[in-house]
Amino acid sequence: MVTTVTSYTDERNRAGIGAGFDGVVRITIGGNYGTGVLLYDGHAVLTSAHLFANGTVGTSVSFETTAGNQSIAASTVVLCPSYEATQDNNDLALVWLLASAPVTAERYDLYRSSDEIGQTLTMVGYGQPGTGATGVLTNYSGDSVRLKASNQFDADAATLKSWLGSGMAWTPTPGTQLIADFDNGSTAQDALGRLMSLPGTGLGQNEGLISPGDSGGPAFINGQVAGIASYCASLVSASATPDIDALSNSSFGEIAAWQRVSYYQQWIDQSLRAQYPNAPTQAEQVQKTVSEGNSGTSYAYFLLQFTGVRSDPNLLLRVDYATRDGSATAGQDYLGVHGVLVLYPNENQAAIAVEIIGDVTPEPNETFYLDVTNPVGGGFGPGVVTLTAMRTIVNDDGGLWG
Ligand SMILES: [Ca+2]
Ligand SMILES: [Ca+2]
Ligand SMILES: [Ca+2]
Ligand SMILES: [Ca+2]
Repeated sequence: MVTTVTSYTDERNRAGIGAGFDGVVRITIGGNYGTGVLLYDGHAVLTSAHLFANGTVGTSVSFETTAGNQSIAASTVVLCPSYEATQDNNDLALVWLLASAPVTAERYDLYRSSDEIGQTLTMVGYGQPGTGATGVLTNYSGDSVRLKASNQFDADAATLKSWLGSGMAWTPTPGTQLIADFDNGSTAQDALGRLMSLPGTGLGQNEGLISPGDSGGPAFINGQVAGIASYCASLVSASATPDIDALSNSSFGEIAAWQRVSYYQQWIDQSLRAQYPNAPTQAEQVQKTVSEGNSGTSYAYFLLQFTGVRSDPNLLLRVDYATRDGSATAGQDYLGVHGVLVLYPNENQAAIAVEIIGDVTPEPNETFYLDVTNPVGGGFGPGVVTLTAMRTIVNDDGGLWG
């Protein structure tokens, strides 16, 4: 992805293997491709809906991690129900993998706060390389390279529309898309400075923009998925032509838009939960012991239930959760997670899934914990600050320990 200030061969622009971006994947759909990001459940990849303009047949996902390259077919692809292709609105899709993702691939939580504007983002993707001065390298024929760059979320796309009117041919829904411009440090190419009086001349050599092939790729804030790459545009107004070359090619002076993940978190979370296999829906169904398995990962579940009454039916309830080692070790026996669980309106319980790592090595039974803290909108009861539950991973590989 990503057109950058310096060449794609510059180390600063590489999202190399083992550097925290191994959950950013290349998605192939027939002859098309794009980028996606592995979510916290280890099975679902968030990407853009417009990659599936010709259908979902033959979708597969390629991982590059410290364990090598692995391609996994999709089992299910779901487009955001409100996706509007003509307006680039709600341009999101979820792709479920037929098998669990490699344990070496990072899983990412969602960025859930609505304070993205003004923050620095890191974009990662497999799009065509290029530089801001030249635009994408249209003659690039090498392998797809995973690249990264930074920028700042400058504004809501609907605010730009209010400045440009018919100079912008589409109508973003307010609150759903975040935009950034590709700066080269000059006021002449400061697109949003010139188009909507939002001056800011960029992040120097770390600045970049998405390019074809980056569609569906993540924009991270603090390691959480805040945006999904949707489109680029070369825009002008009556008084300003900020694009350095007047071509739509991801150059300096253009803008890009990301679908705003915080706005869509309910659809994402509830879609993931709906796909958890055999998740408990009642306390009596919770299994406190789970067989280890022999390959890939399988889930141990925790069930969080709210038994109070909301002060307002539309109130979102939230808790933080994190795993903690007992005799089991995160990264070897299970994948450690920490995140936020949100209970949406009309929702009074949800499962938290933790991936257990399968292998064929005889081991003793081992335990780990989930700690739940910081309830917002409800409480745990007088004096209770942490809820803790334990799970036991049961050896299924015969004994060595007799
Ligand atoms: Ca910028
Ligand atoms: Ca700018
Ligand atoms: Ca251009
Ligand atoms: Ca086993």
